[in-house]
Amino acid sequence: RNGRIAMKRYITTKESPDTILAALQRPSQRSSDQIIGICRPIIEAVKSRGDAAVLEYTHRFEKATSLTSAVLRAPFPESLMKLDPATAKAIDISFENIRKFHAAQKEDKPLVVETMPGVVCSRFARPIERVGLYVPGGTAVLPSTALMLGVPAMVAGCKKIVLASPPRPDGSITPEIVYAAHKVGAESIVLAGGAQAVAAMAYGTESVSKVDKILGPGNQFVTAAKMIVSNDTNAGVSIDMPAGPSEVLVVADAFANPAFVASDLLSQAEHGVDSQVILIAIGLSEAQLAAIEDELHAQANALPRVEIVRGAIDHSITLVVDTLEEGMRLSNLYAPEHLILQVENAESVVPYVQNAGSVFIGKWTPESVGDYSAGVNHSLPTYGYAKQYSGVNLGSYIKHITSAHLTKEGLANVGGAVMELARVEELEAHRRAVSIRLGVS
Ligand code: HSO
Ligand code: ZN
Repeated sequence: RNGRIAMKRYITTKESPDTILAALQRPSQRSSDQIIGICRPIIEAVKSRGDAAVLEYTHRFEKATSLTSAVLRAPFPESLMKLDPATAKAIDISFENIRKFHAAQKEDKPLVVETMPGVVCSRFARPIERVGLYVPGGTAVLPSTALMLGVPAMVAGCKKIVLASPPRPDGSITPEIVYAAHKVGAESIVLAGGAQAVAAMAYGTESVSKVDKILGPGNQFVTAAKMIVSNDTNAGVSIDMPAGPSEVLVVADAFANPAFVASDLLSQAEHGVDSQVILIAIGLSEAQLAAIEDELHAQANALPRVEIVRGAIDHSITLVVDTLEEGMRLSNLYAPEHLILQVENAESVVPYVQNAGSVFIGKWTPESVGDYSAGVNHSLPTYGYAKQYSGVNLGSYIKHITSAHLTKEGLANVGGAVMELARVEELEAHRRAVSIRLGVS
């Protein structure tokens, strides 16, 4: 296909607020009822027939018909992680930066508060014991996702780390992913994708270990399957967050370099035809807007994935606004997965950020550094969920336990309140657990 690759441009002051609001709607996702309907029987089959069902689906969906085992167990053979030394080095550098940033998120000591004399409340962290990490296959192999999910699990001290990723038609997993799994200390790699991989980790099979939490991005089947298993109280499994197509929103003013802005928009647009990229242009002249648009078109046409980019740009927009305040208001309304600030004094804009998965500050910070190597996580809330969810972080692999510890004096201090509230709730045994200790009636 030919034709200019261009985002639809809106001058916000010339449009009604409703038009702008409608322009900021995400492209709608395929009906989830339909997807759920496809996933349920797959999940049921894995639940009842275990490995045999997993293998059948892998033979059918991944065309990996020679595969006879659903799991690759650690220690992984060296022969499966032979890498170009430059690739190994890049993984090692990224691993170390991600490790450092997530290790810094550790709470070194429990929180202890004496709420009344003799009444000590505390809170301490424990790792989730067994985690299942989904690493998507599809149009690109994503060893970086194995690192983003696996390194914090390792840092948190999860006892069992299970990776799942759809194998290639020859039944193998890319060596980069095996190497990443090895580095984070994964116990096994489930050679399956989609709902079948999620079900295998949620319920366990003869060879797949059951996990307590499933994390990681995936297509709509993976997302639907995660929702189904997390709603099944018999599975006893939780998930990280709803996942949707990747997004970026770039806020640019007259100080931004048009070529840099275009390159950032394209780096997200190449993820998939359902990706969305948004440019908020603050007070740019016609010439400046045209410079960005020319760059976008020219750079896009030089990309191997130009057809995917074209699909994404088809539903991507530029909003031209007058002020930074208005630009940030719209950005917060959209709540982008990634927010790039290419404005003068970018750091001074950070206080205006209310909703975003991860922020990239200043013109020397392309989003791709965060996707791979800076140390921040790339598993982030999409589809507006940045309004209520955090991206994957150390806390995603940890739960907190609270404790209370009272002295006799402490019970005397707080007991009256407890007994009174128990009386109001007409729960006499609760009241007596205090009165019997205090020797009152
Ligand atoms: N930008 C994607 C992550 C990714 N990019 C992986 C390249 N590889 C979602 O945050
Ligand atoms: Zn990316």
